[in-house]
Parts: sequence; C-alpha cells; structure tokens
Amino acid sequence: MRLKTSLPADPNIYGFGEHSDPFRVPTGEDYQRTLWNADGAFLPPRSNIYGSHPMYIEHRKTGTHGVLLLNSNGMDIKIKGTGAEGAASLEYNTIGGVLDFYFFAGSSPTEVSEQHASAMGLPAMVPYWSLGYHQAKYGYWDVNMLAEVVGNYTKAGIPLEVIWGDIDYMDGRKDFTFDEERFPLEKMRELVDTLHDRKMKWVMMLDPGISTEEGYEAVQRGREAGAFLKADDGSDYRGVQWPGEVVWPDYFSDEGKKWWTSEIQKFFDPETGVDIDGAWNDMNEVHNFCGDISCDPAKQAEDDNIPPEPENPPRNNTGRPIPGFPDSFQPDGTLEKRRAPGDKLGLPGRDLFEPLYKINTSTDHLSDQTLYTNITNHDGTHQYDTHNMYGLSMVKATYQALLARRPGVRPFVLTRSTFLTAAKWSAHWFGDNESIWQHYRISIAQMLGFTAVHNTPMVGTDVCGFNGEAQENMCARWAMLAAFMPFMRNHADISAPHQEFYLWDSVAAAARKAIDARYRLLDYLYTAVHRSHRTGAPSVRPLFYAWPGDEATYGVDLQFLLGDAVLVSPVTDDDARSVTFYLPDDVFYDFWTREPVRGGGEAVTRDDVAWDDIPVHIRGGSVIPMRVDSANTTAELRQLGFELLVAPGGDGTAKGSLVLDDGESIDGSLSDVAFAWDGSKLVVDGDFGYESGLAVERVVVLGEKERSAEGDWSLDSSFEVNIS
Ligand code: NBV
Repeated sequence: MRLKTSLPADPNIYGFGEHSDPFRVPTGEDYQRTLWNADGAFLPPRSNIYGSHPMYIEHRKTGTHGVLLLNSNGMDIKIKGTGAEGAASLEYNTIGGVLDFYFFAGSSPTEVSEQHASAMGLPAMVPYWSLGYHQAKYGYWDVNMLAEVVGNYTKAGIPLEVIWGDIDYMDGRKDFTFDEERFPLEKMRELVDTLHDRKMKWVMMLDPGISTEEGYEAVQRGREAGAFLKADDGSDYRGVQWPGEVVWPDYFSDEGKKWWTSEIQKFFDPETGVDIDGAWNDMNEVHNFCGDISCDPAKQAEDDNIPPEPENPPRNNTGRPIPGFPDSFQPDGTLEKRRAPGDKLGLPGRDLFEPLYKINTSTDHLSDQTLYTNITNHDGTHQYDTHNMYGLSMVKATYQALLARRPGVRPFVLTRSTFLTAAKWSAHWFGDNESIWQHYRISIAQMLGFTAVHNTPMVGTDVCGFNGEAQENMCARWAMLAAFMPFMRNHADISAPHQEFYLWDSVAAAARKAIDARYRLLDYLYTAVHRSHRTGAPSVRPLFYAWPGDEATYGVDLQFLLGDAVLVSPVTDDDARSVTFYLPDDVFYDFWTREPVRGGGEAVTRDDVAWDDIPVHIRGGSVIPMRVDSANTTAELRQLGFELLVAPGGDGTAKGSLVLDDGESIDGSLSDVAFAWDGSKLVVDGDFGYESGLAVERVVVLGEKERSAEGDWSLDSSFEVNIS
C-alpha cells in the first residue's frame, strides 16, 4: 500500500540526521525499514533486529502527527524520493494482516506520544529499585564469582543494586535447573539471602527454548499440559537453542501460560527455590539455531556440540575472601521439510514460507533461524502472522507468572524482543551491541526511539558494550552517559574480557560520580517514568519535544532530555576530550556547578571534558526534586530527605513535580506533589495520598546570586517557602 505524502526536502527522519555513522541515512536517500523480529548481534546497520513497532512520528514547525499500522506481519516500509518537495511516497509492503491504521493528530510531539499510549495502553510502572545500577555478565564462572563481583563493588565504593544471573547458572542451559556443581541450589539460596539482607536484588534469565532431554521434568510437565507449539503432524515443533534440541511454549495459549506460571512458581519458590526479584527474557524473537527448514534439530545440536560443557571446573570458592558473604563463600579450607499451508485462519492458499512479496530480512527466508512460519498456534493462527509477537507473548506470560508469585507487587521483566505494547509487561534492553564508540552513540537514538516513539519508558543498552573488549576511556564515558538513561546495566559477553566498573581506577571514579548524580536524581527519574506510565509522555525526550518550534533541534540525536528538564549533551566522538552541542535559545543552569548559562540557539563547544564528566544542564522554568545525598542502595536512598532545585526560566518562574509511593505496589497509594515558584515564593501542593514520612530539607533558587532556605517541610501535606 502506498501513501502519497508531501514530506519536506529534509524529512529529518527521526534518528537519522547527517552523520558518518552507518546507521544514518543521508538526506535525500531512499529509506527502508524491514519489520521481522530477528537476532541482531552486533547491531547490523539498517537491518531488521529484535523488535517491530510499525509506528512513526512526523514533526514539522506547523505541528506533529503520528501514524501506527496495527499489523504484526512482516513488512517493508519504504520512504522514496525524499529529495524533492512534494515528491515523496511512503509505502507499506506487508505480507499479511489487515490495514488497521491509527492516525494521531497531535499537535505537539508529546501529545502524539500520549495519543499513541491511549490507543495502545499505558506502559507498566517499574519498581523503584530497578532504577538502581545493575551488573550482569554472560560467563560468570559460578556462584562464588557472583558474590565476589558484589564484594568488589562494595570495596570500590560503587553502589550496586542488582546482580544478574545469565544462562551460566543452568544445568546444560535448561530453564528451571541449576548447574549443581557451579551454582548449587543451597548456595544460590545463601547468595540471594545475603543480597536481600544487604537490600540488593537478584534477577535471572529464562529463555523460551525448552530442552527435550530425556528425564527433564519441566519439559515432561509441559508436554502433559500441552504447552508447546505444534508441528503440522501434531508433534511438538522442535528446533535448536542453548540447551540443544528444544520445543517452544505457546505463550498465547492457556496451556502454555498455566504451565509457565507453575514452573516459575515452583522454581522460584522463596521457601524451597531461589527468590528472584525479576526475570530476564532472551532469545525471544524467536531465535532458532536451525538455519533453515531442512534442519534436523537433534542432529544439529549434536554436530554443533550444544549445549557445550561449562569452560571452568567447579570450585568451592574463589580462593579470596569476600567480605559480607557467608562462610561458604570464603576460602577454606530429523525434522521433515513441510510446505503445507495452514488451514485454520488467514486467507486460504497462502504460501506460509515464501509469500509472493519477499520482505528484505537479514536472512534469506522468513523461517530461517526462527520458528517455521507454518507453525500453527493453539488458537489456530500461524507463526507467519504472529512471529513478531512471540517476545510479547513471552513477557506477558512472565509478567503474569511473577505477579502470581507476589500478588500486588510490580513484576520486573526485561525483554530483548519487543512489539507494540511490550512495555505493558516489560522493560527492554537493546541487545548485543559492541564495545565501540559507534554503539555508545547509537544507544542515544535507540533510547529516544523507544521512549518517545514507542512508549517504552524503561530502556537501556549494555553499558560499555556486550561484544568485544571495552576500552577504559570509552567505558568511563559510557558510565557517565548511562547514568542519565532509564535502565543502567553493565553487561558483557562470555567471550569479552570483564568490564565491571571497578576494574579501572578512572572508570570507577566516573561510575561513583555518575551513580551519585543518578541516585540524587532518582525520584526525578522515577517521576518521569511514572508520567509515561500515567499519560504516555516520554520518560526521555528528543530536543524537539521541548523546543518544537526550533528547527535546529529536529535532527539532534546525540543529546536528550531526561524527563522534560534535564538536558544531557555527552561527548560523542571517539576518544574525544571535547564536544560541540546545541543549546536552544533558552535559560539553562549547569547541573554540576549550578551556574546560569544563557543558550543562544547555537552550537557550543566544551573543551577538556574530563573522562568523569558529562555536560548536563537544567532547563530554566523547572523545579528539580533531588535527594539530599546519594546512598549505597535505593532502599537506603528512600530514607533520605529532599533538596528542591528551583531553576527559574526567563520570566522568573519555575514548576516541577514529584511522585512518591512505596515503589513496588501496583495499586498502592500515591502522592503527586506539584511545585510552583513565582519569583519569591515556592508553593508545594498536590495530592498527598501516600504517607512518605519524608521532608524537604533545603530549597535552592539558582541564578546569578544563588538563594536558599533550610527547613523541615513535610512532603505529606502542602506548604509554602518564601525566599527573597
Ligand atoms: O544468554 C547469553 C546471551 C546474553 O548474555 C545476551 O544479553 C543476549 O542478548 N544471549 C544473548 C545469548 C547469546 C549471546 C551470544
């Protein structure tokens, strides 16, 4: 289907302005996006990767609108002829489904985001602790190493909130099992108890591919429950994934959902299993190691030695003391090729493997390296039509399973694969990037695409990069940048050298400073994420959201606004010490020095930016709630009082807000506190449904001459502060 559109000469297709990075499309060049969820290791430029969101926003000086095609089928979206005014066309080449278009009339960018959210549903609110700093790595040797990493963070004085368990913990990479030699259940329970005593959290991976190994009880129960996707002959459809030959749950079916919930409840039973705080869903595009439809899964798993034996031998401890952990951690002592089209739903006679229109996927055929597209789901639909929603179905089932474990408590699920509405059930990370500057840069556009265009407020990238070797300076810059992104997790591949922040002095210093600032701003960030959850307004915004009339902001994708008032302008060139960024014609205050800075609607160059520095400005006209200090964990942080930073705009006034609740209940009580500064008086008002027991201890009015007042103003009711 082709829509004629009159795109302006420079459409500034979001995230793709002028730059030499291969992710960007030079102005005037035809542009194409293919939507077909697929593994995206190393983030191949202009290729279909983990998620599909058939939604775009167009902004021009006269207004903003958005267009959403609610269709899960594979498709190519093409924009042609963008060079000449009025000559452009926008084509949707979809291989199925219905043409269910939504037009969001705007007229401001934020309104479009909100309209999108009201049509599709609002994203879930994440628990407060999930905004803390996270560490993961594929390849942590054993439970001892997990404890040691935690201990090393403590020694280095870098706050760590969450440590993650990748597939290493599994026996032969099977979900719901432990490698009894390296991650024995009893010791895992000790680890998690210790973490919980220290107010820290523990998240574990669950992949969708379920091993068919003889004697594996979870698959046995799944078979009895009828939980798995079926091949044409009625047998469970098989492929290859981390544990070897696998079958895949149908997460849309009642059978699949029930079985998944009961496995999760059993394995993560706080009394007998491991008491997780969140779940990590990977490989859910679905990624199938079977290259194409001629694959014999059992044979391929055997030929490729999947699952491999763990590289490292079992051991009792790391041989080094780990302060704060129990004694046990201390040194002591033939699948047939099938072509039959489905017969349940969809137009009859379709070729579910090779439709007449071939979308431009990274693999040759639709079914390559994923579930065969002729597979029929329990409800009669085919993978051909639902492929892009597999990840969505998995995170929804995982969310509901976690909720069944702890009714009323916000589940935390992190997913790799996404589709429209996935944010109702999960946070998202951008998958297997590389430890290179280009991926440090692209993470900003990825974040803005998700937060602003796709209503996914809780997103982040693998900090310091997943594949390859992280360099010291890059990792320091990345720590600073990620501190201002919603989800902050350092994560690396099994083949990558360790890159925990404490491993380099300079990176540790940057991380301490970055996390200190993040934690002081954590409630501001929490409020921004909450706004997204309540209204759809993005948690992080491109500059044109705040200055929609300023054309110079339209192509900016290396700066961003955290919430609506904290402007972040990182150093972005490889190994550079300086950065040139855009400061709109507005009043600002330097976040670090608190000095006023007048933006002139022009580029500003900052030289000698230290490795532990990042230019950040507060937009005039805002009141920023900050905790009076940082803390080692978010639990401790939540005990501290507030400082309000009043940053007057050109007219001398400022406003802001703060959401306070228990940080974990789905339907708990809530305070939504509003701050308004008129030039001499701060009025604090709003809804005070949640009794926080917290107070504002200091109000600071920024300006040429900083003014402040100290006090003990309870945040559980209205108050006023006069400062002349
Ligand atoms: O489970 C291992 C990894 C994981 O660390 C990563 O974050 C995922 O994106 N996983 C992919 C499987 C394969 C990685 C080569």
